[in-house]
Amino acid sequence: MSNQIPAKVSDVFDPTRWRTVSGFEDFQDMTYHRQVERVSTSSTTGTGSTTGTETETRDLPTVRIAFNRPEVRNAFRPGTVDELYRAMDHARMTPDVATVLLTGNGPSPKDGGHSFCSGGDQRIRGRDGYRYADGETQETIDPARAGRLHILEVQRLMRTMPKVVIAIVNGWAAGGGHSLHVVSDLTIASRQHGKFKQTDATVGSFDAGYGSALLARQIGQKSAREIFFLAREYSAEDMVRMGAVNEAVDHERLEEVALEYAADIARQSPQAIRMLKFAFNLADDGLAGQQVFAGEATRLAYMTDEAVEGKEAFLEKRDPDWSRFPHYF
Ligand code: S0N
Repeated sequence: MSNQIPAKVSDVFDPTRWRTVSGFEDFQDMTYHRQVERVSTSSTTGTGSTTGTETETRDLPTVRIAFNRPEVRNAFRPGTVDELYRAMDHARMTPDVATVLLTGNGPSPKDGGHSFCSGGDQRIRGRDGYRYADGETQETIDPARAGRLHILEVQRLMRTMPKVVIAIVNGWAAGGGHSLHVVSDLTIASRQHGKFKQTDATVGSFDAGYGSALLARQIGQKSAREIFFLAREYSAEDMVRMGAVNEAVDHERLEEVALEYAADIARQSPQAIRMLKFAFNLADDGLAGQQVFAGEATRLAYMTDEAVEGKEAFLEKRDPDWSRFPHYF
């Protein structure tokens, strides 16, 4: 594991708290970091004099995934979404990761503007959606990839992954960026720079899935329709009042507060957090939500002696003996 301190990628990013996740250094549009604890140890000679200082790095259970296109308010193009999916899926499959912080790097080197994510990059939106990656044209694109709105696959992954996803809204959350905050389990926003605006309808786009319907479940139909139909700007405090944001905090404290949330989550039982996340999703996600919840229930059941008896009886070609297992009441 690398002890190297990564580059500072945002004004609220403390590089000493993070390492770049290995295998993801080639990212162009995103950054992916793992929270670490760096402990300095000094070695001494027999006579007690110090011979040198070494830094030991220990992984902590939080990762930080961030949009890294601040010059376009962290808009996503197809390659951005590919990288976001890869990082999110890696976090899903890393057993000692409990929490994912999703945020935006910045501020913009062009004008100092702060952004979480401004949704799909409008410069490359084709008639059929976000059709071109860098260098692709209508002639060269694989038809099977044309018009894929694969940000929706990221939304589903965030929703169904058994880890807590916290949106850290450090600036603009607009369009598809607004939807990503909606689908996150929790949202913390910058009091000074966190701004929310659902611009989908302004640009002829519409998130008719989680971005709108789940928002209505969270804050009520009238407020959700207002956000989408009027496309007005809302502050972090407005969003706290509506119930769409958990907490508005001073900008410079964003990372510290997010890591406090993550530390509290890490103190809970991983199994309980998983079951709770899927229970919260179940009613709104219909049969797909039931399937995810049921998968966890089956995983738990497989760990019981009763389920083992069923499997062993089959393998031993005998009838299962359920007599040891009560019909609970
Ligand atoms: C975010 C806004 C409000 C910020 O305004 P501000 O601070 O005045 O900055 P600007 O001067 O406007 O921007 C600075 C530079 O950044 C460029 N830029 C900003 N956003 C984008 C963008 N989305 N695409 C491309 N470029 C962007 C500006 O052009 C400017 O560049 P320069 O300096 O060169 O002039 C404001 O920027 C704004 O309104 N942005 C557009 C927001 C928007 O409409 N986004 C798209 C909404 N739609 C989607 O996201 C749909 C995609 C999608 O996710 C989806 C797909 C299917 C189903 C559901 C969804 C879903 O919505 O989730």
